[in-house]
Amino acid sequence: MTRRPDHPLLDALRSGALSRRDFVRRALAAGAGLPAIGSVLAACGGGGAERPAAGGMPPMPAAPEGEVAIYNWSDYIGETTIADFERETGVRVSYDTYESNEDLIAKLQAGATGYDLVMPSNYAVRVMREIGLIEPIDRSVLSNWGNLDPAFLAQPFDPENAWTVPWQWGTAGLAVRTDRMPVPDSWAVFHDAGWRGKMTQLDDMRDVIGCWLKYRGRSLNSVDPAELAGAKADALRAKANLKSYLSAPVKAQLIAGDVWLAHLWNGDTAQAKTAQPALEFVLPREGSMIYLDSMVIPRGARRRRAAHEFINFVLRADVAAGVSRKSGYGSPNAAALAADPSLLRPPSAEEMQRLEYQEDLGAATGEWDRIWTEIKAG
Ligand code: SPD
Repeated sequence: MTRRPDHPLLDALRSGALSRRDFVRRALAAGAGLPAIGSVLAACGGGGAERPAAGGMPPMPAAPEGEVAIYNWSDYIGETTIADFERETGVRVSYDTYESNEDLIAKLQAGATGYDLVMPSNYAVRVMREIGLIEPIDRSVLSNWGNLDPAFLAQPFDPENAWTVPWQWGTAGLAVRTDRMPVPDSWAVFHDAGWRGKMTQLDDMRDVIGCWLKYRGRSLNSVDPAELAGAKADALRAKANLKSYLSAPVKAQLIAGDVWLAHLWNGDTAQAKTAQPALEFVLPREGSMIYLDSMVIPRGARRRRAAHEFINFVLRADVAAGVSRKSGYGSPNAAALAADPSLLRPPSAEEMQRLEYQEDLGAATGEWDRIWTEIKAG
């Protein structure tokens, strides 16, 4: 990759004239995207990626605080999880939702959110570590840790699970109204003008550019400029046929029949299917994305003990099963899977061959940001 001329901010960071914190603040003010800033910090080395918060593990209060503030993806919790937790522990929960990792990171970076627990995806965890947005987990108070399936531990974004506790996994694919159109098996369906105005794609940079890379047989983590240019061209061709870019909220339109085909995550499709049985989820033959979302604690969280109590609560087999029964997503909790045969099972070996995890894009994040902005504006 050709090296771009350095920016004065970067020089100041390298020379030590600017702290990492001030670098982030000024780069944001200059309009740089957060993932790109994280990549720059990573490239400059000496980052917080492998280190706990300054001063080591933050202190753990002996008893949970009276409340906890959780910020999670929409439609991603059990029917009674929050009420049960409040009743059993006496801790009051305030609960907000977001629709993308980028929204989550931007909100935390803006500061003073008051959140004590959030649920980012693989690559986002790495970015959040790099820019110092999260603090370590204290596993000594997580008595239910042993319920987790080891297959979901020690992921590349957190090899020692020092910062993350697995929450739920899922895949992206095609949610199709089988009563309105034939079942497609390829991302190419979005290029078919016959379905113009009846289709949506996720409002998600990584998922959209990623699916068009897979369509051409590439890695969804590609940083190759020619491959990215191809993905952009395919995305723009598809965009001409789209009703909109819309993530989880598309479910209502699928149920109503305003949308017949959506690029969507498997669990949200399963949720919509409970109201509209004609919906099916298809993993395109060219391949797609699999993710693991994790529970993490934002840097400076004021209710650290209550956040850990919530984590330990949802690690219980019955609670984890309740979460995945409602969300339709996969549980990383082996005890939950053993207790409830109705829960989604891990992908088959054949499916895994077609699935790829999203990784941090490093220094190429800025280029992806630029392409996504152009697709959205195009
Ligand atoms: N409604 C819950 C959706 C959760 C999706 N999380 C991961 C997205 C990866 N791009």
